[in-house]
Amino acid sequence: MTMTRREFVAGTAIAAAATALPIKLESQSQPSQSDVWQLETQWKDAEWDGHKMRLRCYNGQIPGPMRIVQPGDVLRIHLKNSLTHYDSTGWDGNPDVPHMLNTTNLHLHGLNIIPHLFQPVGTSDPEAPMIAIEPGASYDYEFLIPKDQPPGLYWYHPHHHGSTAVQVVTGMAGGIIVHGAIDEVPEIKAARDIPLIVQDIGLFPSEDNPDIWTYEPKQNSIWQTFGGYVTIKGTKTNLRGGFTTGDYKLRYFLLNGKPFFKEEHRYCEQLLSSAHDAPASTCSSQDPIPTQLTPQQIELAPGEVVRFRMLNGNSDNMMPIIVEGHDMYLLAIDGNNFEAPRFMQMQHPDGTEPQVLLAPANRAEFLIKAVSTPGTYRIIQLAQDQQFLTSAKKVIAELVVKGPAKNMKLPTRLPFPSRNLPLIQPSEIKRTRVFVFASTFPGVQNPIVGIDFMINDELYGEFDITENPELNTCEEWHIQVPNSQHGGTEGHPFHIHVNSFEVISVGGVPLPPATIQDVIWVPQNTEAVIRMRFKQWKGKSVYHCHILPHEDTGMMQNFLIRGTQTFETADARPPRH
Ligand SMILES: [Cu+2]
Repeated sequence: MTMTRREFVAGTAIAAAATALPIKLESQSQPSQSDVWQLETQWKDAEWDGHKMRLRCYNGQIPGPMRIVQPGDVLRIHLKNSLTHYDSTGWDGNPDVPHMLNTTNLHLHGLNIIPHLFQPVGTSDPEAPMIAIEPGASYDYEFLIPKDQPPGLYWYHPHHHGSTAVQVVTGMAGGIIVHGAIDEVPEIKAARDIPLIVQDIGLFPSEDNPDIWTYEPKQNSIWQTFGGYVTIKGTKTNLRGGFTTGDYKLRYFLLNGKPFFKEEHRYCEQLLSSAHDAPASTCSSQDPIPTQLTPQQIELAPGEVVRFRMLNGNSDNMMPIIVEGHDMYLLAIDGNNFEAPRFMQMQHPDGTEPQVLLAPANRAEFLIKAVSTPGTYRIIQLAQDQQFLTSAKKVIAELVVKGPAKNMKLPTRLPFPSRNLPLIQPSEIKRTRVFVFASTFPGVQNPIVGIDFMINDELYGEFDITENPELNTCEEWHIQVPNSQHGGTEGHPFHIHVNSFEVISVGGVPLPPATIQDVIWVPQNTEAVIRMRFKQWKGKSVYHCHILPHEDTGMMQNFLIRGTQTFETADARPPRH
C-alpha cells in the first residue's frame, strides 16, 4: 500500500476565550451500596462545536464511570445492553468482516483476572464461543481481583469480535483504578491524583439524517479512506459512512470527555451526495484537516507535585507524550510501577523525542513537579508518522502554574508489586515463539474489508487455538513487524490478556529490568522481545493488535493456557449468592 505522508497542517485554535476547565475525578464513583456494579450500554446524544452526535456510552457517560477497586475484591458486574438492533442479515459469516455492531461484551483490560471473553468465563474448551450480549440482553460477571494485583490505572471496554472498534470509537470505554501500596508512599499520597482519559470519537453523517453524526455503517459497507466513498463488496454506493480501518469523516479526540482536537475530511462532497462514478481524483484533498480545539487547563502551584494517570484509549492513535518545560517522573506503565520513579528529562515541544510513548491501550502514571516560573505549559502529543494515518501534534491540556509556591517532595523508592516477582530468569524460559504482525493489500482472504490484517499469515478464527502454553511456566515471545516490502506498512501494538509481560528489548535495545506492561508498541521493521509467566489462571483467551480496526478485521488469535488450576493457584472463592 502506498502511503502519502501528510504534512502537518497547522491547527487553528478556536478563538473563543478559553474557559479554564479544571479536571477532576468527576466521573469517579465509589462502590455503591449495591454490591453489584450496574453497567448499561446506551446511545447518547451530544453536541460539540456545532455538530450533533449520536454516540455510544456506558451509563450515560463518556468516558464511562471510573471504578475504584481494591486487591482481593470480588467485582460483580451486571452488564445490560440497551443499544438498538443492528441488521447483519447481509453478513456472510466471515468473522473478520465487522458485524453485529450493537452486540457487546466486556473486557477489563490489564487486570490479572480469569479469562473472560469466552462462554462460560474461565472456559478451557477450544470450541467455546465468544460472549455475545445482544441488544436488550444482559450478562452477569464475577471477577476476583487477585490480592497481589499491581495497583494502578486499568480500563474497561467491549471486546466482541466484529464490533469492538465501532463501539469503542463512539465512546464505550472507562477507567478502573486499583488501589495499593504505591498510594501509601507519603510523597504520592500528598499529590493530587488526576486521571487523563484520552479517547477518540470517529463519526460519519447518519444515513437517516445527515445533520446527525454517528458511526453505524450498514453491513459490509467500507469507507475508502483515500477516496472518500463507500463500497459494498467493491461496488460504490451512495452511503455516507462505512466501516473504516482508522479514518473518519469527522473525528474528535477527547480528554476526560471533552474534545481537544478535531480532524475532518472535507472532500468528495459531490461524490457523497450524488454521482457514484466520479473518480477519486476529483477530491480536493486526501488528508483530514486537523484543528486544535481549546484545551482544558489544570492549575498548579509552583513547586507542587501532581500525579497524572494517562490512558491512551484511542482506537488506533499512538501517542508520544511530553510535558512542556517539565521533567517527568514515570511511576508505572500499565499499572505496573517500577522500583523507583524513572527520570524522563524534559524534551523540546518541537522535537520528536517523547518523555513517554503510549501505544493504544497503554497507561502511563507519572509525577510532575511544577516549575517555579509561573506560566502556561502544555501537555503535548507529538506528531508521529509511524502509522498508516499520519498523526498531527496535539495539545491535550495546559498546566497553568500560578499562585503561592509549595515545595512538595518527590519519592525516591516505590514498593514493587509482588505479583511481578521473581522476574523471569532466562533459564526458566520453556518455549520461545515468534509472531509476525503484517498486512496484505489488497486483501486476499478478506476481500470485503480490502486488507488482510494477520498474525503469522492467519486471520482470526473464533475456534482456532494457535498456542497452548502451560500454567506456571514462562515463555519468551518475539513480536515482529516486518519492513514494508513484507507487509509491515506500519507499527502495531501487541496486547495479551490474563498476564502482563516483561519487556526485554525493542529493536535489539534492552529495556530497564522490571519494565512490565500489557501492551507494547512494535514499530515497522522491528522486533520486540517479551517474557511472560502464565500465572494463576488457565483457559481460553486472546492476544491481538490493539489498533481496534485491525483487531476486528483479523489481527487477533486465541491461545489456551492449559494445566491444573488448583483452588490455591486460582485463589478462587465460591460465588456468593
Ligand atoms: Cu495493528
